Amino acid sequence: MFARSFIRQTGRQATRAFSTARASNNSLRNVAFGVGAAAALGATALATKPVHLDAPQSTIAGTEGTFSERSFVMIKPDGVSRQIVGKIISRFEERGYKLVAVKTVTPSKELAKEHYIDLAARPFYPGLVEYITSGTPVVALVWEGKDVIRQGRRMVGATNPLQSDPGSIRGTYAVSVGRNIIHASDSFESATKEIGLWFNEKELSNYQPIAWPWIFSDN
Ligand code: DAT
Ligand code: MG
Repeated sequence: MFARSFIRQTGRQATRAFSTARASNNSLRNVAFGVGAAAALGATALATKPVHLDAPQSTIAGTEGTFSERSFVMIKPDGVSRQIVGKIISRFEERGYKLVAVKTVTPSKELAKEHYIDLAARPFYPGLVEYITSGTPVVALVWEGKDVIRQGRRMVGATNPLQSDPGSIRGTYAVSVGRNIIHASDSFESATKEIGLWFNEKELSNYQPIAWPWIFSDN
């Protein structure tokens, strides 16, 4: 019964967001979800508290402050050329974030300019656009999960790699601000703009990573 219920609910969850907010009237659904996930992991008993369902996603960047929050991350041409795409993707996966979309893009000038439009008045803007549109592709990614925008920025590190924490992505792989490997949205508003700029809604997947209850539950 739990297994059947889990399968039924998993389908429904695919179109819904997640939150730790307690929702007692969802208890049967949550128990079913937790037991199913534990069984799938080979556990004999429910070892984590279940993740609770939240409101449906309201924007292309999910809902700020919930498990459906999304960030736009781009591995820039130097990251692709240096063949560290897998290492960067692994960091987000290992942290527990869900890969919602991924594609290579060779950006047009128009796309690069629009992406960095806020910096149009800065002296480095033309060179920045030139670098992003060099002909080597970028890898455009959307990640989803708890606090992913803020944590994504922390994982990426300071804009100038010489000031990035050594364990961050830029602090590990870069030394020049002009070749700093990676972009990540800096706010919910930026994430909404950037995801909408680089992806259409049909390219964004909705699914439930099997490990999520183990990653996002609280005691
Ligand atoms: P971030 O990428 O950390 O969000 P940003 O939005 O201020 O930083 O700038 C976008 C990119 O522009 C940045 O990743 C690298 C480039 N850039 C920023 N400041 C620069 C500078 N002083 N000289 C050269 N490039 C710079
Ligand atoms: Mg920025």
